[in-house]
Amino acid sequence: MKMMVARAVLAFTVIASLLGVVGLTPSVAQAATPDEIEAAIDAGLEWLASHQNADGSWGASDRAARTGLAVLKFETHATFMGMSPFDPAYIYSSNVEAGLGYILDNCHEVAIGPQDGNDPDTNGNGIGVKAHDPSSVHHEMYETGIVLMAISASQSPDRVVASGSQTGRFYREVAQDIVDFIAWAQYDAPNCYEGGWRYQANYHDSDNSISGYVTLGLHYAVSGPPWGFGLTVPAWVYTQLNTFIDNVQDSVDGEQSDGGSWYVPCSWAWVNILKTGNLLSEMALVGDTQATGRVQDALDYMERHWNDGNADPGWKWSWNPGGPSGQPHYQACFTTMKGFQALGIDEIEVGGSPVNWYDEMADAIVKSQNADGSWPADYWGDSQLSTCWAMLTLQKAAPPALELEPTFDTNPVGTNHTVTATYKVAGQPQSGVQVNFEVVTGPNAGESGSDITDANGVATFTYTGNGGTGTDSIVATAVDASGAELISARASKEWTQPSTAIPAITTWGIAAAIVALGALAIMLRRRHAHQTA
Ligand SMILES: [Ca+2]
Ligand SMILES: [Ca+2]
Ligand SMILES: [Ca+2]
Repeated sequence: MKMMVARAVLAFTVIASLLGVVGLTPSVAQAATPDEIEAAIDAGLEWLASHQNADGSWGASDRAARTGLAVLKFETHATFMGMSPFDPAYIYSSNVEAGLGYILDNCHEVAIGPQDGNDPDTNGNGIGVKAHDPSSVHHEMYETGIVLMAISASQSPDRVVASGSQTGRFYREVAQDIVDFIAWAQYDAPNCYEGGWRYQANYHDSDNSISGYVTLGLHYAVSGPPWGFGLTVPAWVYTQLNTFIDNVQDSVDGEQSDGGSWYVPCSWAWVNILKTGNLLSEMALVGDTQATGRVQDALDYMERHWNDGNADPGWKWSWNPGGPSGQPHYQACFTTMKGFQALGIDEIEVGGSPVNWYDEMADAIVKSQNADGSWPADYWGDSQLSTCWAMLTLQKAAPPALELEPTFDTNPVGTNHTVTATYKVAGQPQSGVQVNFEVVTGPNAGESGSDITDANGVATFTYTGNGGTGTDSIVATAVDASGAELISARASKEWTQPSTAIPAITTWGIAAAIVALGALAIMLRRRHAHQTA
């Protein structure tokens, strides 16, 4: 058993990719470069946008879920660009608007009440809200969990629903009633299946494929902006989920499945990396950390099977890292990404050597992209789903354990910039925790500070941008109660030339170079914004 220590390395975003383009951050040896990752995402987004149906949906079945994953991708891409997904300047804003419109048109109210003595109706209006394809309710839990992600990641809690059964309500109100529905739909009977979810509400045989998507929806919903609306999940949902986690995890008794996730607790083992990724994010949601024993057991499973050359239980399906035919299992990449991201894990240990999981996955994803921008059909999904899973993995689009805001901001050189870190465990703010902040790259690299979280779990860091123009990359770290290190996603701060500043005559040469570099950055940014229009 070993401790995994997260390190402040290589949390690429599109913004960081742009920095890579202008040469301000070092590229990574033997992995997909930031340029390659950015180009892959741009081509993938263009392909995905071109496959949206006229009614705003994607696909021909399970359309609420398919549309939710596509919308989530377009939303998180806007987030990483520092924009609202509804900003008319965002080239995919109309795709987001039409997609969310379709999703909300397919939301349905459900009367809910106490289950096994627990009240799921947090806002006391007697209803929950679910979403599913108009032609089928068969996959309603899977669809509803994904739809909750898409609404939560819209950055728009106060946007008003324009059509359908939820007309006139705020997004945050609809999202809270989706949380209420999920709480109601959790399986309650005190047996092996307690605390999980199946294809339909309150159905026995809870499984850890469906439960993985449902809990990821909850994870987005309880997160602060830009990932979610900071909504409330009843504490007893976590208590029951905790029981499910214990029942679905393979017991450690000296064999290959130890610590991994079964499909259905007690009755259907089928342990693999895909479901163990789900298990890790469920553990994070209920408040486990890297140091928790069962998290270590699950990580041991991931490390033991990391290099398996198959799609089940592994993720290196038809793996050929040296050539173009290598194809990873995209959904397994996605579930692994969200589990590691939720626990703040950058590095694992495989065969005694450190492995940067993101570098390996990003490299395989970029190399296996189709020429038209899509990704090949996955082990459990067609090309459209693969394209969503691949791009969500490439941008690490899942709520981190330690949130850092604003994700992106711009200010003139010489002014102050403040970032805010929020630390919550199972949705509860953690006070009295020291958070360390550092500018890791950019003109102000080396600036650092620390703060103690307040009653809201919030710590802040302010510094003055005296290092000239360019873009800083900022990261926050903290040590949790169990001694494990948490790391935030990176935030970017762009420093621009003050409009009133007149450079001294002796610095004209430097100023000209700075202006040229700024113009290049702007040009690249515009090219980035328009090349897929
Ligand atoms: Ca309600
Ligand atoms: Ca229930
Ligand atoms: Ca075992």
